[in-house]
Amino acid sequence: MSINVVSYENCNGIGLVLISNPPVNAISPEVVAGLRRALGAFEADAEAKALVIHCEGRTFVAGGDIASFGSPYFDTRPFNLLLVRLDASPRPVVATLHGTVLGGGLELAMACHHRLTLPETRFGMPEVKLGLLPGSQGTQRLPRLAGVPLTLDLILTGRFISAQDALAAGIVDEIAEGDSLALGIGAAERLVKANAPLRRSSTLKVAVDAATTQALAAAAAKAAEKPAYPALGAIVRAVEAAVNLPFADGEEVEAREFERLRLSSTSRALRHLFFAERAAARIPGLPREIRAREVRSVGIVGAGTMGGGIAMNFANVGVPTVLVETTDEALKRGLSVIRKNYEASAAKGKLSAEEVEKRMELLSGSLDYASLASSDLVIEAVFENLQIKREVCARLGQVCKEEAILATNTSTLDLDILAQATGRPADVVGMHFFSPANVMRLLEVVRGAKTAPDVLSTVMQIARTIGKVPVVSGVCYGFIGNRMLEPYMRETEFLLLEGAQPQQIDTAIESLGLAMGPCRMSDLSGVDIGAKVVNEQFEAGELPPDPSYRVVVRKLFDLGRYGQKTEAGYYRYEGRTPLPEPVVATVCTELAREHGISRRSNITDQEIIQRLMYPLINEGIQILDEGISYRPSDIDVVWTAGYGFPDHRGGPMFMADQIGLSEIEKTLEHYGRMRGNQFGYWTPSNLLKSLAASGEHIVAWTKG
Ligand code: 3H9
Repeated sequence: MSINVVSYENCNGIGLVLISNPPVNAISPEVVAGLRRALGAFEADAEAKALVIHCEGRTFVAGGDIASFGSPYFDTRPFNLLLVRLDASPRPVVATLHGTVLGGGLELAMACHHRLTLPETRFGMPEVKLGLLPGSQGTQRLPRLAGVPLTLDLILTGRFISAQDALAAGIVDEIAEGDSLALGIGAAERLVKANAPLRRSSTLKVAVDAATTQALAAAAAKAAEKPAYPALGAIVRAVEAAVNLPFADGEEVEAREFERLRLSSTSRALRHLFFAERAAARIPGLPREIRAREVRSVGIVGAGTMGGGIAMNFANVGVPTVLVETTDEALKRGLSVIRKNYEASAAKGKLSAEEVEKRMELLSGSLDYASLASSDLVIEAVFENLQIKREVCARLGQVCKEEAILATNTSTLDLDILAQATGRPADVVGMHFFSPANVMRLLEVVRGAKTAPDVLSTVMQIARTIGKVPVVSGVCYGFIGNRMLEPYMRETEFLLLEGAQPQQIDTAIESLGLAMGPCRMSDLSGVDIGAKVVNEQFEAGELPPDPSYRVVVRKLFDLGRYGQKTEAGYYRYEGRTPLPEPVVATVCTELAREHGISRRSNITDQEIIQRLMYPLINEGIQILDEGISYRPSDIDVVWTAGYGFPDHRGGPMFMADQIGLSEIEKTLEHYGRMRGNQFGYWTPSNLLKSLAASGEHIVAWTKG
């Protein structure tokens, strides 16, 4: 392993430490070892009057090396001792900052006596997003520089601030434009010349006033509401220590908390997702340097909830977008809903009135497919019906220009059939947005049998531009997410038939941290939408030959109980508040009788969790085995970014390893015996069986 990631040289009387650890100069064990040597060289270099710390490449240190946090040998102490040495240096130490100065990077900078930054630099303490707190004296130095309220805000949210805000807060000392290394050397020379006492952040007093006490109390109360995120409470305790204890004692509190959090399942799950989201962008077999197609304008067919939400994503990043509808009324309604959404954001102070107008100007409407002729990317977002979508795709194939990418927002249909309908399947790809499409982060990118590599690569890049997390799925019913949702909904309905109440099922699932249980989710997304998909599958002969399969949703649909929009579904609604509905229990009792399913009163929360989650996990593992998903972590991204699965559990595959694959296998077989397995609902996938037998983890699995 290369150890030349840090160098030291004397540059005309100024010592210079250069860190070069691409891509983001993260503090790895090699960087710590290099820094120790470089600092030793400076300390021994009597000719150096000051020291400048500078990073090569796109950024100053963007944090500790997250990949090293899982190592049994990980230890913050060696790095922290170096920070104490820098702080105590009798000769001035200057940090010269550019890029994103984050976490351990900001901690390194704060241990220096003077911080100079370029104007575009951004600063932050994002450890909380990894379930951690700053572990290299950040909780002790930041309150001394910026006060407790801002420290808590930055460390608890992990948000980034600009150089200008960092200067105003006292986190940096000056902003300068030009060559940052030359500027740093200039600053060091000035400090030498001034010969004034050095400003050491460890020796500053934390300002304490009423706002401090109030901010600590408010943060502690908020942390107590979120026990699944132990970092929140730990951050408050460490910052409190900065207020109440000498620096070194506060540092000890921080170190204890950091170590506890580092080993916690929450932090392991969040670190897994950090790398999972980045891995999802990599497509096996696709060269990274492939030339993307240019996308300067977008067309969308359908201005309903989905089409409108999709259009907003593009207007938000300045891409002109045309929406095509069949009637003037539908078009006007769609555009006015978009305007209302933007105005609601403006009312919350998230957008200015000018920005609202600017975005609306980028959106145009048309009743003529010919307006799509010049669009670089066209996304169809019409009703989820094979025949309708096929017709739309055929028209797109005719009117769109050569080189245009034709995307479908289908959530369940066979992409290859739609691709064929266009007559140019290489240009076709699935872009499955999640509702509300302007909010949800996930984008399932569906790769058809004939999707051209540059089409796929372009869509992955666009997804990032519009702030989505793209995950590639192969073609199958429901792709990754909805296919895994199917057994989860199946068991929800069987449990209702067996005697569970919607609220019992939802409460059990929500106790895991999912945003919404299955009944509330169905009511929100529309019982009618769910039922129509099931009915279509039924007509296409794609359902298991089980007469009791998903009979509840179909019955509620027949009864006109479409969910929140009709104020009646699995629940009855007052506003958005779901209330228990005796009619649903009656419906389920009758359906159970009709299908010979016996009712019982001993359904436990544990049974609900196992019967919903384990078949979902089993389906995910089957999806991997079939090559529909490239890697287990992609499935975790789908569920955490698109289905409200709690990030602190890392996603269904990460959770499966926590539970134990052999435990899952045994439990599936147990329910197979209890419920009968005539339709294969409880058959563990072959991959699950083989991994359970060998004791391997699913998260580490790669297709051989
Ligand atoms: C910490 O500092 C704890 C300390 O308090 C105590 C210990 C010292 N480590 O996101 P990108 C990789 S906790 C390892 O696609 P962007 C990333 O995996 C840390 N690797 O680029 C990717 O690799 P690949 C606190 C890292 O331009 C590549 O860099 N700091 C790290 O969209 C490019 O990343 C954070 O939490 C890392 N720390 O965004 C910062 N950071 O190409 C986390 C990045 O192989 N990082 N990589 O997939 C970020 O927020 C963004 O990466 C950043 C760049 C804004 C820096």
